[in-house]
Amino acid sequence: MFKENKISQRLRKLEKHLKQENPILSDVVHNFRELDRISRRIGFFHREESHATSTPWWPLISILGIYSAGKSTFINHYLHYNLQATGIQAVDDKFSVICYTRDNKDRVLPGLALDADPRFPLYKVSRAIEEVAVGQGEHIDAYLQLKTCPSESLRGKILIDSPGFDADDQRTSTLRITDHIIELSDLVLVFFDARHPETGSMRDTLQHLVKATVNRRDSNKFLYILNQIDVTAKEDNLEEVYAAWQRALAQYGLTAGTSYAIYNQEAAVPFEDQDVRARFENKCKADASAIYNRIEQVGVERAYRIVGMLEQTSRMMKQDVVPILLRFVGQWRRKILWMEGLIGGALVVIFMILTIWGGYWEGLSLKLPFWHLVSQNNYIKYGIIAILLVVAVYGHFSIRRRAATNVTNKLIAEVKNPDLQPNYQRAFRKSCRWWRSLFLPNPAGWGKNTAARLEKVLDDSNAYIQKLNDEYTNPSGEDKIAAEYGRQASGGSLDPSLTRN
Ligand SMILES: Nc1nc2c(ncn2[C@@H]2O[C@H](COP(=O)(O)OP(=O)(O)O)[C@@H](O)[C@H]2O)c(=O)[nH]1
Ligand SMILES: [Mg+2]
Repeated sequence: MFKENKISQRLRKLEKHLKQENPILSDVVHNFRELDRISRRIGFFHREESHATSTPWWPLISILGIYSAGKSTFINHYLHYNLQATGIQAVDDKFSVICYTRDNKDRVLPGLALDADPRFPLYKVSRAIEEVAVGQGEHIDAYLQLKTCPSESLRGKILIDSPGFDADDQRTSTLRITDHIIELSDLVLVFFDARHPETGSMRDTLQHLVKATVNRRDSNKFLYILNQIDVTAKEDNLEEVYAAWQRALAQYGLTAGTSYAIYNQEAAVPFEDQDVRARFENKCKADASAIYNRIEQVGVERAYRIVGMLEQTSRMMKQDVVPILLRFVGQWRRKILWMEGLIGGALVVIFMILTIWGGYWEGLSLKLPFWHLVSQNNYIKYGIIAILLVVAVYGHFSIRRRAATNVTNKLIAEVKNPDLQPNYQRAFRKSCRWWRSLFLPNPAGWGKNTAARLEKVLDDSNAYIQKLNDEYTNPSGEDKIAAEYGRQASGGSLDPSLTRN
């Protein structure tokens, strides 16, 4: 019986999971699967390949920063759920990849689960990290855990909480994993601690986070957050602390960029002065909602990007893959016909020259010696015919093979992207298999029916954009995000209402 392969099992689970979070995207998975089937039909993909695996389905928001800056406290607050241990660093402080679940309790799974989890695009994280960790001779479970949490704020996104930077052992691995996570993230919140704003204690963080993040093309995905600003209330010196922090950032080359100042009201030290408290609360509210807005926005952008990817991929199939295959299959056919024509012609000419030269022609009739032997003896006659046939068939197939090798090389030279070369090669080879007639103009697996299916995927992808527009930009939905968090994004510099009057 047909056994469903791993990829298609995963896609099925992905589809099911997305249904809970974002029905539009779960339809998109369906189309990716159709695209996979088309790609497999024409031999562009093998059974375990899928267009969906190169799609990051969930926006990844990572929270990095100095040890004890309040990262986990921030996450718990965001989730309205007490998920992460806070305070004195837990022994098992690892990178936690936090995903939504509909079960009504949270779960902790080992890092390895990332690979087996239905929300499989995470396997990229685990693979990247494994690459790093293998060099250290250590196991991925030592660095990474998967947590599922029923918080509604988590729907449609993945958060990554990170351990502090201060632990000396595992330091190199932690830093390298951090780099990978930065690469994969759509949004990176870099936390600093207002209790230690001076450069000295933040040197490591600055070096590895700030220095690594300036001069990047995607530098706008970094938010720099000065946390625990409530500690400045007592001396009412937030301005100085903030300025010192900004200077420290600038020292490492960060001049532009979005920075925020917040604190956690539950964890804050009690305020002595109620006016000061009100000022701090306002500032924090503004900045926190700006941060939350960015987090929400990332989810919306990601949805668009996925649909865009579906469109792009189907367009690539239609406009690049199929035309290129068509052209090279044509080249291959012509090459064979030419070569066989030339060889056949050359054989006739050689035969003519030899027979004329030997004087076997009497007018227009050929009088070969031993001809009567051949014509009288059926064994010899059929023997010769059989030998000629074998030679012809052998010749034909070796010409096909040679032509295929030759054209494959040209194809590879034309397809510059090394990632796609094996795919094109496989599809081309499928069209050149020995039983395929030379007179079929289309690449294997390609025809009217397949073309129509591909066209349908393209149409659908446009329809999805429309649906996303309806969901996110129609007049009633427009302010959904803003309304949810109370106010518009502020961001940028220190709120003037916070400075001392
Ligand atoms: N005063 C104050 N303390 C905070 C704030 N946020 C977190 N904390 C405390 O700082 C400590 C470290 O917080 P935690 O979230 O574990 O930091 P992490 O190491 O960055 O994850 C905990 O004891 C928190 O209660 C804040 O905004 N103000
Ligand atoms: Mg923590």
